Amino acid sequence: MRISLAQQLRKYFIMGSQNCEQDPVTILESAAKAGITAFQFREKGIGSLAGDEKLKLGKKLRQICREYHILFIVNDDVELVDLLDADGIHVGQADQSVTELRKQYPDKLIGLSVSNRTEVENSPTHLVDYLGAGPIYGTTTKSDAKTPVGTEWIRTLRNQFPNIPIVGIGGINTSNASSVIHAGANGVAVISSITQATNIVEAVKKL
Ligand code: 3NM
Repeated sequence: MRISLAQQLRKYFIMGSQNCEQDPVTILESAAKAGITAFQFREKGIGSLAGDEKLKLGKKLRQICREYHILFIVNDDVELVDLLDADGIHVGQADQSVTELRKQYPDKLIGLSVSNRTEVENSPTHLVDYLGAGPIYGTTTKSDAKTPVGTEWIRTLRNQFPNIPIVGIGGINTSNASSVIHAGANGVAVISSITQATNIVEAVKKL
């Protein structure tokens, strides 16, 4: 049975080596075994890898996603999308244009972050496969994160886009994830509640 994209985005784990105190490969393996449904390789910010090192890590993480039948999305790096044959790409408002990406990748998944109405108005939402909504809660993981928008933002987006899969992001953990889903999101996207968990398997299951 084929599951829908909305279902595949249910437990969406995002990670780069800069988020990890232990081996990212081990972390992704544990998270995959425990039941994440999608993964985004986001090698970005202070301490992140570049060039060959980034590619080498990406190849290992891509392989794990293949083994576990987990979606593999790359954050804002078309070269890596091609080299790793990713399932899709996720971009923010300041990244590559969705219009160009859609031309380049008619068949890959494209995810776009939106944080407010102006961003939505200025975005070609008809070209995206899913929307990332956030930051829902306060987060210390992304240094340039905007002011938290709360679950109300999910309700607003859901009303405007009844049929586009929506994932909440930013400060989501095992305690507040259900509020994000109740507000209308199809899934939760998390970094630290998995990378920083003392027990990754338990954290993924609770989510
Ligand atoms: N994007 P954590 S917030 C990567 O609002 C990212 O678009 C955000 O990390 C956005 O789960 C964020 O540790 C960081 O809060 C999410």
